[in-house]
Amino acid sequence: MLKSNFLWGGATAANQLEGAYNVGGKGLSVMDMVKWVPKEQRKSHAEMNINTEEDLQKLLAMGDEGNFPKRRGVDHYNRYAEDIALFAEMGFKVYRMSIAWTRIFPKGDEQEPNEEGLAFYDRLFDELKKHNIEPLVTLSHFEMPLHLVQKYNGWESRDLVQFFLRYATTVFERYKHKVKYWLTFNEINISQMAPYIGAGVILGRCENKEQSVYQALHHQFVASALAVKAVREIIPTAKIGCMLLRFETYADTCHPEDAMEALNKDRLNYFFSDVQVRGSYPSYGKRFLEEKGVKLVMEQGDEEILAAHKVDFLSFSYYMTSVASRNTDKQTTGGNVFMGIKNPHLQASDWGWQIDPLGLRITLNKLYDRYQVPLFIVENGLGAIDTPTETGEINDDYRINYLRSHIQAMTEAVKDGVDLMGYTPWGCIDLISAGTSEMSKRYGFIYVDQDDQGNGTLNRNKKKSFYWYKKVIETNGQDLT
Ligand code: BGP
Repeated sequence: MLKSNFLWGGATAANQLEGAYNVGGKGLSVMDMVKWVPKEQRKSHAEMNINTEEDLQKLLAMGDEGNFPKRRGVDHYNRYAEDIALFAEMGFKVYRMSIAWTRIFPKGDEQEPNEEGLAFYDRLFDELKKHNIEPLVTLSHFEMPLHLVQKYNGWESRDLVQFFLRYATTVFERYKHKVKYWLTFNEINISQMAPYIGAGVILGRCENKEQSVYQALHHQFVASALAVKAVREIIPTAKIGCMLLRFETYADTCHPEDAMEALNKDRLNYFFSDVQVRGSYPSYGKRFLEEKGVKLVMEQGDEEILAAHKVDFLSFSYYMTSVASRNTDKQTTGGNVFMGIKNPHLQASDWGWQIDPLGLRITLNKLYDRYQVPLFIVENGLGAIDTPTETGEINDDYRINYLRSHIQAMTEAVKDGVDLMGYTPWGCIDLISAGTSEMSKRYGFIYVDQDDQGNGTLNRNKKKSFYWYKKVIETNGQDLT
């Protein structure tokens, strides 16, 4: 049985939803530079890294030419009131969203914030309040100012800590009466695979790539801890969490070497939550970094900052599981950025993401066993192609089946004793895919009429899953039929 104040809702991110990328004084962000790549030309499952200075310059030279879907999003900037009314109709208690850093500090290193950007989120939070929906705000969801990439190579520079803190304290002060749930960095572990999007690091500029990426991550850990400190001073009743891309990995066989591989893969997530929840680098981290040739540069007091300002809760995204093996020639499968081996016992989505509801129960139990802090599932869902019928209905039973089985699994985990705060399925309204910039990879309960090229009316239309999820929330997860 889920608690009566369980936070049901949905999740989005500014860069995939808002559009209006050059309106209201907004600066360019990292995702604004990511182009749509046709499927046959994609070199990997996710196409969002910019790895060389030359590539970035070419993209900048294109100006407004070319297909950059995240610049247009789904026009939420202008339609937020309509969208929020639809969320309210489903009965959302919470809405996970992000603030676009570039609306508040367009370049990132200014002294003064952009009032127009601040005023936009005031309007949006007021609209949520009207409908009794609590915002859960991610401070940084792949949206850092491009200027910080160009001038500082992103988080590789320690200067970013102060810039981020200025941004975080500005929004804490401004919205202290409107927002009580916060997250610092979305999927903080993603920079291992996608350093441009996660940390604004262009690898082509780095002498030692691993060194630069882990140094950038250290700066994010410190910045995140300082944001935790700041929110506690400014909004004492606030709750603030970290956010992990959780990738549960099974051993391919009972061979001990496969088990060791799986443990190592798991630690590619745990490393991050260990720092943010426990407040220090894990003991295995020393060897892990040494073997990568990384020597972290720490300032005096960094370790104390990490130890003193731990998060209140751990949130994570969960889409799939993977398999680890000592054999390197095993067939791999799709994934957002982390890749693993195919699991013969699981079905996969059209994008190769392996569907594993029981894995969610396992993950919840493992995370709770390890940390004993409240958990929050802030992303989960099925990316699929929806084809409206002639009369415009979207009968997305496949999505309902996916969500039903995952809600059942999370409910079992709660019965196992896990303290779970809430559930916000990803892309509650159709939006642009982070990994492939496709519009046609849809997660929503609400259909948005737009294609990969940006054609369409942008009209909103309720899918079958909309009515289903409304009933799920109404019955606090009891009626999943
Ligand atoms: C997570 C991101 C989201 C989101 C989701 C689905 O990694 O935090 O921003 O988009 O994955 O991925 P995709 O959009 O690539 O299907």
